[in-house]
Amino acid sequence: MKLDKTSIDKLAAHLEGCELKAQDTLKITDEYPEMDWDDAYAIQDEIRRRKIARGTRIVGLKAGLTSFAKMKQMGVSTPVFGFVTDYGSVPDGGEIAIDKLIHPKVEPEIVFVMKQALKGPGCHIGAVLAATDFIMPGIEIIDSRYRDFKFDLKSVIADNTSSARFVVGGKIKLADAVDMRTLGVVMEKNGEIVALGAGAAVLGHPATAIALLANHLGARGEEIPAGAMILSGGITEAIAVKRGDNISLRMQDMGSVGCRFV
Ligand code: OOG
Ligand code: MG
Repeated sequence: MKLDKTSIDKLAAHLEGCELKAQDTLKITDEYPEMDWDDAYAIQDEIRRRKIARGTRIVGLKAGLTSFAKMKQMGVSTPVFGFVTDYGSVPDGGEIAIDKLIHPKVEPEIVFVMKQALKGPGCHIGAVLAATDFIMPGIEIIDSRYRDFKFDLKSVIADNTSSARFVVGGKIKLADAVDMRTLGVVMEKNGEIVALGAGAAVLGHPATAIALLANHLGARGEEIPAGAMILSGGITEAIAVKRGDNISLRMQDMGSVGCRFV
């Protein structure tokens, strides 16, 4: 750790304030170039602590920057991990108030729900599949608090990996009933296809993202709890949305899920 507790608390309050006020900011590594990975996750943890203290429930975990398309779009090369909140949960077909967000983008994701806890190190996709209850289609709405979505990995980790809203729905599938690598996804905006891909875009197999998360948490003495919901990361690049846009995600043999920006 390179930052003291006062700086961590100050940065957490600043970034969470930007989220709650829908205001952007410059990436924090501009002012704190010395900060390290532990500092970045410590800031995210402090944001989580602040939310829980205010009565917010943490309802899931997420992996991000897990596909080549996303890494290329953001100019980074390593996955990141964060959390999603109760107030971020949008019902399938629901409305998302755009003025509560800065510059939202949508991502098609395979969402895992676990039946057993998973603890790294050494977690691999076999362990993930054995511990998975089911998967379902999900749209993640990301909203970086950084101006023009310009950040580096440490800044985006501190900013809870741009977490904002999410929609899950469609049909669930047991992990052994589907080949997640060839699982096709089609995302439409206002009836036009804007992104398409297959599960293998996420680290060769989306369960790899869950294994990396378990190993990441294991290194910190934590685990993925039984029952956890986890967003495994955008399969395609993220698509910008504006007021009035209708988003729908179809996942092969798993129905569709959608939302509307108002
Ligand atoms: C970081 C969050 C990325 C994903 O699925 O790749 C993410 C960002 O691109 O703002 O959630
Ligand atoms: Mg995502």
